[in-house]
Order: sequence, then C-alpha cells, then structure tokens
Amino acid sequence: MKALKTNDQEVYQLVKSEESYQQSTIRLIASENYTSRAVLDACGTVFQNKYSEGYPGARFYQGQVNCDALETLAIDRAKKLFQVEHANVQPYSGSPANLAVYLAFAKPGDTVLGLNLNHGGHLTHGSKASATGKWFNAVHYSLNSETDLLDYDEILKLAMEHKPKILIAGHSAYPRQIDFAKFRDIADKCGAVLFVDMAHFAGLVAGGQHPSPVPFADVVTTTTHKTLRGPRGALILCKEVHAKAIDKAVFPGLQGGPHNATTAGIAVALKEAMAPEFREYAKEVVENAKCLAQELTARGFKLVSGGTDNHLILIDLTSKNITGKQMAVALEKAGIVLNYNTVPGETRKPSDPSGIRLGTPSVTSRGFGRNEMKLIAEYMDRTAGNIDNDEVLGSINKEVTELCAGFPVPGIEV
Ligand code: DSN
Repeated sequence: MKALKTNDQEVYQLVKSEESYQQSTIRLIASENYTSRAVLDACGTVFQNKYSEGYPGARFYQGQVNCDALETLAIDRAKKLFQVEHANVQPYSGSPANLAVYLAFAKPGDTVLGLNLNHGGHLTHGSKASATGKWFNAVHYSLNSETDLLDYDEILKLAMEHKPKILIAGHSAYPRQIDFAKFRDIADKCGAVLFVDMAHFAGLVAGGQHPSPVPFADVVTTTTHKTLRGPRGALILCKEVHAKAIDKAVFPGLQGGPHNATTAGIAVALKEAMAPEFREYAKEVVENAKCLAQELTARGFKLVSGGTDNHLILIDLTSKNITGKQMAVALEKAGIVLNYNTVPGETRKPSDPSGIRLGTPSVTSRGFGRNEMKLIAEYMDRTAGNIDNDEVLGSINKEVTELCAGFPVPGIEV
C-alpha cells in the first residue's frame, strides 16, 4: 500500500486500524469471513478500470479480451464447483441477485412465499421493509413453535392456499440444514419456481458439509463473501432452461457493467474453494459451531432449536434477563464482535431484540479449534454475568487480545 500511504494518510490509517481491529478481536458475525491475500490482491487490480456491459462474447464496449477471459473463467469455476448448468457471476451482491430472480420469474403483485424475517428469513424474502415486500404479495411461513424447525407440512399448506409464483428456501439465521427434496415436492405441487438463497451456507455446500440445493432448485443465489470466503459479490446458479431469463434480469434488467475487479476476486475464491483444504475448513466450521453450541448450552444459554448443524447459532437471551443489544454491546467491549438478532416468536423491536446470532466461519479461518470455542463460551458467560461492569469487560478484552495474537488472520500482513 505504498501509493496509498503516500497519497492519502487518512484512508491508509483507517485501513491499518481496521486490520488491527480484525486481528485483535474475535469476530463471530455469522455472515463475515477473512478472504485470502490472493483474493484481496485480485480485487485491487486494473480490472477496476473497465466497463463491460453485456456478457463474454456479446459486450456493448470494445476492448474486452481480458474481461471476457476473466468472466468466462469465473463462470466455469462456479459451474464446476457447484455442479450447475449455468452461472451468472455479475450481481453486485446478494440483494440485487435476489431481486434479479424476482424480475426473471414474477411480475409486480405476484405472490411469493418465503421464511418470516423474525424466524431467520432475509429482508429480500418479502419483508415489508424491502422492495420485495412492497412490490410483491409476500406470504411467510414460520418455524414450528415447539421445535424451532422448518415445518414442511405448514409450508405445503400455505403453498397450496396461496399458490405462489416463487417459493423461497434459505435463510439468514436458521441454525439447521434444509431438506431441499421436500421444498421441490412442495414447489411441484403448487406450481411454483423453487428459489434457494444459499448465501449463508454456500461454503458448506462447496466443502461437502451441507446438502446442495442445485439438483432440486430452479435457481440458486449466493453471496460470495460469507462461508464461501470470497470478496463481496454474488452468483446466480440455474438450470440452462432459465439461463436467458436470469442473464436478462441481471443485465440489462437491474445492472449496468459488472464489477470486473470483483469478478477476479470471485474467480480466485472459487479456485480456493475447490482445493481439498477447503473441505477441511468447511468441516471445521461445523465442528466448531457444534462445540460452541454445546459449551454455551452447558452454561445456561438457550439456543434456538437447541443447537446447530451448520455454521451459526442463535441465542434467545430472555431467560438471562438481558436483551440482544445489551449483550452485543457488552461483548464488543469484551472484544467479541457479533450482531443482535430477532428470535422466533420475537416480542421486542428489531432494533433491540431478544437474541444474538453468532457464527464460526471467521474464527475457523484464523485457526481457532475446540479449545478456543470453550474459551469463547466462557468469555460470553462472564460477559452475560457482568453486563454493566466495564472493569470485568475490559479484563476479558485483554484476554481476548492475547488469545488473538496467537492466531494471525488470513489476508493481513502483520
Ligand atoms: N446481512 C447479511 C447477514 O448478516 O446475514 C445477509 O444479507
């Protein structure tokens, strides 16, 4: 960063400060990760200088020889990694990718059926706060109130009653695996397009730790920066029969030129995800999450659905008499970064809900294992018991910093 250091001290110092923050804190935000240095390098290249509206071989600008080769490489890698017939690598991120699916398969006012936001769905699955909930008639299924699990009978009932154009599977905060065969069956029965948003667990699919939605879904979207460990971007994967509709929806439907430098980073991340080490990584993410879930349960935390079989854990703090926001703020003081989150059956407002969400993708990328999961559970327990005691939180922070010093994070040259 020699040029940045010389030309802009303010931005340079903020980058250095963020590097040190990411190194010295425990990051449990379930949707974050650390990309490799190679991914960061690929994102900061002269591909930033190019406009490439269109698709490889059919652009609206000349001078695309390298951009075409790059995008084709990324597409081929996405198709190979996820064993899918067609891949679009251009969406700027997850929300635009999801909007492209709506544009391809539905008209304003059509009905869509997805998971309730409070039960782990995403804003773009038809929340009233999102364009998808304003422009479409969004109906929502909820988790079973006794088990906190997806209730496929209830989803079928709602699907037959409302006959959605699009049936959405996928989540932002559901700690369990999804049965895609059951969703396929429901989509066939009600005549819907099956759309799976696998943003959260795409890396687990790539690493063989979560069933793949690809054989069952008409269309699958994913961000590239969560468990997949790439740069911030997205992919849309679909059967060949839907390729034209999806490509048209992304460009010219919603976007102009793709962000070619990001495409370079995505291509690198997809190559990394094909390596045998990535399978090991994905396995460790899940093992760490299961261990952390057990350790937290043993310390009296109430986990939604009683545990996890993916990368994330959702905790309802009601029984501890603490709100999600109180806990998240206290944990930040202790050096542990995560987000407050609504829980199924939420009675509080989204800006100060009852729960917190935590995930193991980032800590696993820096090499944390079972011993560190036990320590995290212990830090969290101590934090919950000293929610307003800045002295105790400060001393936990010191322990966290010392622990983190032994685990350099990928992508940052210390
Ligand atoms: N905001 C992301 C998350 O944290 O899950 C989803 O888009």
